Amino acid sequence: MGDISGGLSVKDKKTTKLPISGKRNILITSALPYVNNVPHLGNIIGSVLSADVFARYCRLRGYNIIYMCGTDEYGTATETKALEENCTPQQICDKYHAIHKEVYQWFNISFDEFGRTSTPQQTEVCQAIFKKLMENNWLSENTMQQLYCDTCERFLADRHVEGNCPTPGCNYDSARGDQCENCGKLLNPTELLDPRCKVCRSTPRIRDTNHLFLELPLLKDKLEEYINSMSVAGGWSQNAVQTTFSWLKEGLKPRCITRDLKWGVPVPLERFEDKVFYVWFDAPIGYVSITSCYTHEWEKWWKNPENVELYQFMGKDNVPFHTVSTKFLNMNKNMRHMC
Ligand code: B3M
Ligand code: ZN
Repeated sequence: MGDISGGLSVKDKKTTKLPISGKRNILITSALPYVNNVPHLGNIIGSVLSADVFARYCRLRGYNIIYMCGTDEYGTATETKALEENCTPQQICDKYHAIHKEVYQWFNISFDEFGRTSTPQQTEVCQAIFKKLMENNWLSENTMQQLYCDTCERFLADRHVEGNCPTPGCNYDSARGDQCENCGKLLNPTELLDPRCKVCRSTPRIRDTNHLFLELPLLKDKLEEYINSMSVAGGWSQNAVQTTFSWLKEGLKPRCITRDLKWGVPVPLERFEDKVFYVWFDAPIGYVSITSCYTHEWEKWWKNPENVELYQFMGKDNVPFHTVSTKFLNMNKNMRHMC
């Protein structure tokens, strides 16, 4: 309105930054908070605040930087919240994304983009990476047994089943599918005695389901070489180094990257049409897709390691998902991990 240039008003016009040759170009990310909650101080102190301080410092030094963040929206946690609040996962995400955005605005966090993962851009980047993994033969397929509720017509996530604890002497009658809260034992949902669907209380049955696995053992050499050199060159924090090496020491296992859920990025294969990617597969790709919402020239930030340094801020628990599992993105050659 009142803008004679004919396009967007000045306020709406976004100036996007791209790497500039000869300048120090820095891409900063902070962990994408789960959308199913109101942000708490832990999110902010954990990674957002330190990333923001760093971003402000870099700007003062005259570096060319962008700071990307946004909400992590897919997976069981969102589906559960939607069941609780009696609405759709999309509605949950819309509601809580707005709350997150407002809270961070209130704190005056200087994101260049605060996006979200439930976007067409996320699907596109995620599926493209998946296809690359397939072409490289880094995936395998395996059959697993999982509990299925005929009434709800869905496979039950571990935490959506309860039953009697199988541990002799415990017998707690509301053990969760993943763990008995009474005796602390980690469980497999198929071990529960008298299992019940937490939503409708009916008895689920064991049913076969096929899943795709990222063959981390095949990547062992590449991964070790990358971690050894990058942790030094990139000055990873002590925490990041320790957590990553302890994962390597335990031995790399194939990781399941698909889930029997509806709320997620669809797996682009006919025989997997009822499945989506595991939220930890798509979440780190969120940084990339959020950048692609910021600028269509996002590849200049993500596929330009000679000219761009990547600084990622995250909580300790999130480290292996950034250092080990996402090495296959093969984009982040110049990364620092701060946590
Ligand atoms: N949403 C976990 C968390 O909020 C997860 C981080 C994703 S970072 C790609 O702690
Ligand atoms: Zn049920």
